Amino acid sequence: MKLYDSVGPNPRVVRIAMAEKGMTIDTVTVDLMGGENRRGDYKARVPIGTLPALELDDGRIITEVTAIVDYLEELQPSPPVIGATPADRAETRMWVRRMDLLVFEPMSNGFRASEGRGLFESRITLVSPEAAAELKSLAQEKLLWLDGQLQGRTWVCGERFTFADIMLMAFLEFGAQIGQPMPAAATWLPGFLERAAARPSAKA
Ligand SMILES: N[C@@H](CCC(=O)N[C@@H](CS)C(=O)NCC(=O)O)C(=O)O
Repeated sequence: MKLYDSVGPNPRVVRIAMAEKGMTIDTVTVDLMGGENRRGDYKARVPIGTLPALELDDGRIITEVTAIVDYLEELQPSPPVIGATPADRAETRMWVRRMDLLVFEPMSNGFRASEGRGLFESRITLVSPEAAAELKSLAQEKLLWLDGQLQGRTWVCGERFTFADIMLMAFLEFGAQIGQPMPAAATWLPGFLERAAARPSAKA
């Protein structure tokens, strides 16, 4: 098994999940900033061109961090980052999907088509600058909604630290680096980020 890794929040969430689970996988670093993922060998091996990607021993390629981390959890269920019971797994996956669709995708696509335009315009199709501004604003609105929903909890799923927390931490930190910091009105997210970033796995 081999992990194709790079800079960026998506590869990082897989590294953090592996650290939480105490797993190591042979890793190949791909030059995302130089566009290595959008041409040549990598594009032939991983046609969708994104990172991370997991190459299985039988040659199959798995992309999408949710699928990769699900797979790792099936290989090694303990300690769980998705969940030890059907209800726990469903709860984690619900939050991950909500955050992915409502916050991380608009945040990332908004960035690519604005501050990231110079880097991405020759590689992938981008929305207009006006649409980028709307996507960024949608991501902010949904972050504030999350902030309201999660009040009083230690982690996204209560007392369980899960993949939902890993995703949220990585994208809050990424957002801050790309001009999309968490909304100033958020009251739960700042404490959450401090707790999550203090875990040893956050260094991964
Ligand atoms: N939905 C994908 C998103 C993957 C993604 O967008 N990865 C970024 C790195 S954080 C990437 O490949 N960016 C470079 C590019 O799109 O060329 C996943 O879950 O893995």
